[in-house]
Amino acid sequence: MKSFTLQFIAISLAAAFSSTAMATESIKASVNGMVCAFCAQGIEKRLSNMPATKAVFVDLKKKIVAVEAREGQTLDGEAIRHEIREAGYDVTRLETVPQSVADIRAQTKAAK
Ligand SMILES: [Cu+2]
Repeated sequence: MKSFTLQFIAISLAAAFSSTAMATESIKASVNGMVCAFCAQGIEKRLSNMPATKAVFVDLKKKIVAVEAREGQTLDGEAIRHEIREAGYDVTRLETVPQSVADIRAQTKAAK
């Protein structure tokens, strides 16, 4: 009986961990002032250097910047806002979305 209970706990914990690992989270920002590839590169470099960053996506035309968190890490929205501002651009909107950067990229490209 005791070992059964332990086994149940172990299975529950494993399930909880795997569901946490599966949850992809990104921060999506609307950014004004980006005009060329160098603007995009500068922002991408700054955000890539942040410890919780897994991937960065910048779309000049749609004025979108997205940052995906590493597994088990949480992105700091205010720190991202700060980095973009330090690079010289204006953040007009910032939201956390349950999507990967690849999803956001595909969605942005589809929305012509
Ligand atoms: Cu530029």
